[in-house]
Amino acid sequence: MYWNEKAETMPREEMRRIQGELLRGAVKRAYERVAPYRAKMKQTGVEPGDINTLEDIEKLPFTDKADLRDAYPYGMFAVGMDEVIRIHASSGTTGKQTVVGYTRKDIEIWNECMARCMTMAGVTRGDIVQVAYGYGLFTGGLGGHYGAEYIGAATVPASTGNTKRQLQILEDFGSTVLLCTPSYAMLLGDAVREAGIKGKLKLKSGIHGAEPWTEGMRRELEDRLGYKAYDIYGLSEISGPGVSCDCEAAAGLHVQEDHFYPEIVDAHTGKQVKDGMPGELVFTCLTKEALPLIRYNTRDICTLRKDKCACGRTLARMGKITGRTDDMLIIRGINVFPSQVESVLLGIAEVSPHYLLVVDRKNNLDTLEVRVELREGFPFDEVRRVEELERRIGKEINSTLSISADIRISPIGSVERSEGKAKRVLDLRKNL
Ligand code: DLL
Repeated sequence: MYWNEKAETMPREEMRRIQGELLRGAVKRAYERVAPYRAKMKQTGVEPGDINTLEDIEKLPFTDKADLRDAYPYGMFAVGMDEVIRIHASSGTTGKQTVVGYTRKDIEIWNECMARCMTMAGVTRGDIVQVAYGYGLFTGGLGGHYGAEYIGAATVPASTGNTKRQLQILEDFGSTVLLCTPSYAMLLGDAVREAGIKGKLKLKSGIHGAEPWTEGMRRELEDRLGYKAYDIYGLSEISGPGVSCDCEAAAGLHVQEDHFYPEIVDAHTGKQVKDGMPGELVFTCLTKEALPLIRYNTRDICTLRKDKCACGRTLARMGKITGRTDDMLIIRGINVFPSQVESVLLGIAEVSPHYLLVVDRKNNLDTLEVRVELREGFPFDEVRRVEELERRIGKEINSTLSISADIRISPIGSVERSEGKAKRVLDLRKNL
């Protein structure tokens, strides 16, 4: 089932032709209308006339979050405010917010992309869609909301938080689709289990994103909520959720490539890597009016493949995001992504997927503590068994990541829960 069969299944040569054409226009527009980007191009010694084919894209300079911060709030906009109909912002953990704007056409295209993604996840106009992403400057709530309405589904703007009420809506309204972060879905999954109402729910799909999550987490969620969980990706700078999503084949996230041209580049050299190789994900907005970012480096790490999917779509597929280059922890010289630890933890039956990594420096040596909760049914009061388990997990982490970690198993409910993006790392070295 497709939302836009022509765009989603077109032959690759046809897609490349369209992308090449759109790229030329997008670069010219950015050059003419966005002063900071024009300055960057001049500095690199490249002009719009040098960009003729898709291969030429490598001649263009990258943009990143710092460019948006320097131009805060509207300096990268390519249109006047009289054409902007919506503003969102992403808070970020450091510094100023990143402010993004949309024209009416940008919102139309965002809705179209969300509708394509949600259709991949099985949503139809007969569905009842509970949107439990945060409503507000964050793009998750309104992005999901308008996408669901665009399809014609009954859209429930639950927003995030108030877990008791979320459960009531799930049960009484008969929600068939749940949109929220995977960590919030896990919290809801726990609450559903506690209330013993899994059998009463009508959920068929969960559409989760906004933070990295593993295949192990997907299986956990599917087990707890009795539905099929889909991975949706996006970022405010490029539009919001709906840049890509996985289909029922769960074999990569289909990128809406006729709007966002993806590249994977080596984090050190900035050169494109071969299909299938991991690197930083870079997007060029091909059709955006208000904020036409060119070669925006997301810093998200994943792979890209361009073969046809079992679902029939020919759109390029991203692998699951494994982390961000700027979220990578360097612990005693070893690179560690929280998702690697998550994969190990999810392979251990006695613990639950609620965890926090605490990094510190003691006596000039980095330390890693992994706080994780016991799963229901495993007694916390048998000290010897808990200690044994801690040792086993430590060994597992050591053999997978080559790093020694201090494992702290704690009772259920002791690791802080999240209603939006989960905080998986507490790096105390930053305060030293
Ligand atoms: O998180 C947009 C979004 C909302 C996506 C709802 C999906 C669902 P930002 O707040 O700007 O936008 O954060 C974007 O979140 O660069 C990734 O690092 C991360 N991210 C988003 N989706 C995924 C995902 C929204 N499916 C940043 N897997 C991105 C892993 C994700 N990381």
